[in-house]
Amino acid sequence: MSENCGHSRRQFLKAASAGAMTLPLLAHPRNAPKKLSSTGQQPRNIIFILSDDHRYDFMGFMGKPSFLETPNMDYFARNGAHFKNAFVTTSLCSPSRASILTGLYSHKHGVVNNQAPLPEGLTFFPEYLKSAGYQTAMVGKWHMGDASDDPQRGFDKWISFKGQGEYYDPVLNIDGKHKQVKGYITDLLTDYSIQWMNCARKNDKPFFLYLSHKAVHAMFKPAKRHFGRYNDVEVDCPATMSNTDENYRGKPRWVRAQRNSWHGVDYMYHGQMNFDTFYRRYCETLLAVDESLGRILNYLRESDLLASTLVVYMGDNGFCLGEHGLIDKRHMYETSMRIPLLAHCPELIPAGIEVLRLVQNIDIAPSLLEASGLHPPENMDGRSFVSLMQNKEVKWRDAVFYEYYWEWNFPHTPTTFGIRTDKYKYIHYHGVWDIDELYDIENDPHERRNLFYEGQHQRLINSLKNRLYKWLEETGGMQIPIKRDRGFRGADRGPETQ
Ligand SMILES: [Ca+2]
Repeated sequence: MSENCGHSRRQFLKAASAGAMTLPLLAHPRNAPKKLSSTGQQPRNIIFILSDDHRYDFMGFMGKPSFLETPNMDYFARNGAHFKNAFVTTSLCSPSRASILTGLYSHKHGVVNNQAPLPEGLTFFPEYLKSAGYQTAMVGKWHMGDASDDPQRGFDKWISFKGQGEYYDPVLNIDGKHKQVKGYITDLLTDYSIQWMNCARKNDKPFFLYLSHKAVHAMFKPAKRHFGRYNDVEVDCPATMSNTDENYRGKPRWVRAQRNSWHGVDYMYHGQMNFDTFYRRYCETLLAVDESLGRILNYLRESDLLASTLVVYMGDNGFCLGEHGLIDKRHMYETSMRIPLLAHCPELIPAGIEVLRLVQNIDIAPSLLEASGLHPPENMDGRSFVSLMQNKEVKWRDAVFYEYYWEWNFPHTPTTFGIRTDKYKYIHYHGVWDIDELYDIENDPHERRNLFYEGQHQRLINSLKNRLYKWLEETGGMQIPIKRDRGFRGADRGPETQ
């Protein structure tokens, strides 16, 4: 890939007006949002790296699984901040991405599944950065609003692909033009990111890069150099994976039923996959993501930008690998709603900070805006966590809320609302004949004992339920969004295995 910084903005506009080149067509073009007021802090370069379906605990320094090597994630944790209690508000690709970009809950931004077209009128936080003079680039998976890969508002540079994309030799949409590129997606997206930064840093303006990996989404394909590395390791199946009465005592019926579905261990992807292979390939696919982090850090180091650039790494949602007999996400169990979240910026963050407060994907937009020297807009549901990663004492939320809306495409997970504090989690299902759940997360982190029907907790349940409805009422969430059926449907049941 040759380094080509292309036309300057002036040359670009001149050429475009002369008809010599085509301006990229923006989906939903709209005027830039109004400028945000400055905090008085100097703008800094910001890189936000998102991976897909990377669960919170699969990082070398977390010790699980024991064989997994992620030296660059470990470096982040050692030299920056690790958010130990980071969550999504909805554990699904498109809703989570929309929450990241808007700072809003799913019922407010309206992107409640992976298929429906993107609602008009949303403001993505990079639009504010652009208005404030940043150079901005989107490199990688967009995956909102059906399978469109059209350039979107807020980005000067656009490199993306349709829907889930391909791991090898992908067709990329580069500033509105499609091109097939040879290579492995995680490496290619990193190459393009470095190439763009190389151009951007020559200009006298700060830059914002959104590097959004396809990995580690199913169907997992590791880089060739990593394929088979973990073939001989023993897979550490979770204790809740076995189909025993003990494991399902007190659990809602939908959970055991889901074992035998597209997203269950007994009929994974309708029988297309062996669990151990699935687990090993997931880990191997993650290795290139870790290498990508290392390459970005190295590039910054070599460019003398490492100390001043804020780099944030996050997963868009969690992922079950056998917990409760499930794979995938969507539900509110810990491995689904928790995410990895790391930040590095020596000028801003002391080394080795562990943030214990409850943070969420809706906090990304306000946090990155604050780090860029802007006051976040008041309509965002999230809050800036910049003070938390500086180890400052601030008044913070004591609970996070959760929502997931039933999808026609994968009908085995019901509509779910919930609230999670440091100690308890209450899960409320809607529109299905089943039971709610209450867990003492502090003492039962693997969610094995549902306390919902244990009499002594009724006051606690009522209080959590009241908070949940208060949240929905106050944020406009007291209705179920309905979307037209479209796309793939994985609704078959497999052979009975009980
Ligand atoms: Ca995802």
